[in-house]
Amino acid sequence: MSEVTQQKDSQYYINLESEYGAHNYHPLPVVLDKGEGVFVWDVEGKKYYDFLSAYSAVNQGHSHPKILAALVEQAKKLALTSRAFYNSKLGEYEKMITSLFSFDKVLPMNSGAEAVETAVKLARKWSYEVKGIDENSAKIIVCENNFHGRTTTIVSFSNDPDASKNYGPFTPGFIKIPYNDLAALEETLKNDAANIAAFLVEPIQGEAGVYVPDEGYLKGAFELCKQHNVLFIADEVQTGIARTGKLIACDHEGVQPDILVLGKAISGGMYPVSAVLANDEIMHVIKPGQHGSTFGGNPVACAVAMAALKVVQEEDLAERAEKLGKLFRAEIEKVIAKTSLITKVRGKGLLNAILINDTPESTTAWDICMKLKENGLLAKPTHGNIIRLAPPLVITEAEILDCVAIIEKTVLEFTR
Ligand code: IF1
Repeated sequence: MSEVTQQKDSQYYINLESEYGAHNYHPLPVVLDKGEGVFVWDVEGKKYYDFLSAYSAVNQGHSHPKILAALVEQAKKLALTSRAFYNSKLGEYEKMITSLFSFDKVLPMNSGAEAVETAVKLARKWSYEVKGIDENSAKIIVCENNFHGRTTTIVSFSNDPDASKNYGPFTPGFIKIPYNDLAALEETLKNDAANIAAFLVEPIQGEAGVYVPDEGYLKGAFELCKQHNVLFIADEVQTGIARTGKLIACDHEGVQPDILVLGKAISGGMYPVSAVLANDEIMHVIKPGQHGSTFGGNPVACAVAMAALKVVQEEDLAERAEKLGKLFRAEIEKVIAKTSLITKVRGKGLLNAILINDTPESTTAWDICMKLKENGLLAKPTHGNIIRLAPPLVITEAEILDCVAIIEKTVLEFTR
């Protein structure tokens, strides 16, 4: 069949990716072509609820008209200047984001991993120049089962063999402790506080399967850090921007991190935008020429991020996530009462996961996701037997109930 007459169905696009793209992903076999709000459509025109939201990047919903308008308008006017010159959007964006999150300064980057790298560099530099640690001996405490991105330094402190195997030699200077374990943190700090620059933590571990720590963990960890003059770095790339029912997940415990790392939904998923926020005494250690990025802080990124953050406020997305998350978990509990296939629902706001009653090695969660897809809802398994459920925060109560009905129908069909 010639190129021109060949029908461009899902299989056509899947084959193209398989032939010409690196095989670094194993996607669900659905080829998306259009998105609007909580919905996406495949190339055959089938409509789905999006329960992944691009891993919580699309909190404001697909192609939000206000964010889209900001993108188009700014792209027509000026897209990129580099930081060799000033631009007429960056300052306004910096003012907005720092006041929204209550920090003196922001350092703009593009991807989440770059922002985490930036936080690591910032904490190390602070520890040498302010705390007074001997050069090259600073350590950063991280948690087991963390996910902070995929750069060489970040995978150096991953304990997922898929993420790190054969990517060495690795960056030294990281100490791994169990997550949700204040005693382990205290012990590590007591042993070596003089050489420890920072504690880097996800307020909820996303990749680990939406693992919510005990109440008081973040507050306790923050206080321990303060006692030992150690920076508390919150990686809120996934949990930030209203996803968990507060603007950032640390807000649930009234913790203002020393360094806040944001990404994904800062732009509503419209553009790669990430940010590192800190107060002056920390941020001032980085001087001109010592860190940066060609694209970081570009006018399109700034315009899009301002629009996306405004949508979060105007549409009360944090309150929505809080309220609808409670409803969602309560409704899923009712499904759990009817089937032995799901053993647990957990999460905060609209970042949730269900645990499937099978081993991580089984294909059950994947098979359920395939059935959910047939029934019009897209979700992805993580760690084999966990399914992450995270719709855009603009979802309505009626839609949540519709989705619970789809999930119930799917799992009940499955047990038969
Ligand atoms: C992929 C998970 C989510 C993150 C936190 C930094 C980053 C991420 C807390 C890096 C990115 C992603 C990346 C994505 C899968 C995904 C993910 F399953 F791996 F854990 F969201 F749940 N900090 N998370 O969650 O941000 O550089 O990607 O912009 O395909 O690797 P990035």
